[in-house]
Amino acid sequence: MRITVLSGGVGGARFVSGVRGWARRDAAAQGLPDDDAHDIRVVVNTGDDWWLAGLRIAPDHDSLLYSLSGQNDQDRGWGRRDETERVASELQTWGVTPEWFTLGDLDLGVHIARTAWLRGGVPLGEVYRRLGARWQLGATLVPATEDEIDTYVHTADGQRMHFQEWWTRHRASIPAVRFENADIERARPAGEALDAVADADVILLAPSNPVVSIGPILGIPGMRDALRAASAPVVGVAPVIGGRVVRGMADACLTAIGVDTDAAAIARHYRTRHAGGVLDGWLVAEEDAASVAGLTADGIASRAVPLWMRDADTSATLAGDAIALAQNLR
Ligand code: FO1
Repeated sequence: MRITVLSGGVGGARFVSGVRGWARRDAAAQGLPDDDAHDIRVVVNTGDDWWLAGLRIAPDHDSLLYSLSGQNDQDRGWGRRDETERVASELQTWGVTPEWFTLGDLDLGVHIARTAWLRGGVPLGEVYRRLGARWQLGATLVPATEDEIDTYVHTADGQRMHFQEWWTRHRASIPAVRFENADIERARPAGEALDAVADADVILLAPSNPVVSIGPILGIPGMRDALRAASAPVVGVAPVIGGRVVRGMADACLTAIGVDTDAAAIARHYRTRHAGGVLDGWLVAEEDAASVAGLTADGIASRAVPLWMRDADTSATLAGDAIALAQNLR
């Protein structure tokens, strides 16, 4: 089965690891070799990306690269484990990087390689391929777009700052009134992203931040149309449980765009395919089971399932639930 996942952030990386876990479980049940039975492609959000110290930093890609290769720092939730920060302390001493954004030594290896290739004219999709080729990721990472669409946050006190400063320095504590993806109107979906959507059997929206992770992907001109034209059912997974975000600070983002921090409200924000949106199905937590009937009545086939991804096993089960709902909608 060809499975395409739209993903961003740390929660997205955990969900993608769950999709891979489900695929391996399913392959084993069919007696097929690992990673051959299913083809998993991830359309990665690039709105978090930014230029720092002359390097192209790509947090959502790197979260996936490190999670799928088993090198992610589980405690911090970003970067690589067994990291050192000798170069980072030099960069901070010279004021080349802010003290609130640390580039670890191993992490710098990825940023320098990516930047060197980009500067040499290598397309971002090929950069993803080269970085991932070193490990058996069990999934193919493709950029949502090759164009730079960095997210900027307009705050209530009149500032405009890069998403990374708002998120990492201020922990989303300054109320935001608008999110802007610079030059997104001139961006185009990457070819591999359009292929991943067009020839998928199942398309999943990871339980990522609907505003700054899934939002920029959907905001790329042509991406919504591609999803609406796809023959595969589109099933999303709620990133909130019982009115509370599972991780990160998505509530600060949702409030800024006037969407309640509520599983059903987020589904309605994405809208159903026939009402001009992208959704066919939506998974909510058991705590939000009361919203299933209303969503289903609104044309979003819904199901209440355990949504907490505590470990590889629960993540794979959640992925299986999303795939099962999609298969029911085929
Ligand atoms: N998040 C932090 O809270 N502090 C950091 O110093 C930090 C450094 C960093 C370096 C590379 C990278 O790819 C991500 C990094 N992050 C850091 C995480 C990142 O800012 C956010 O987690 C994602 O952008 C959210 O999707």
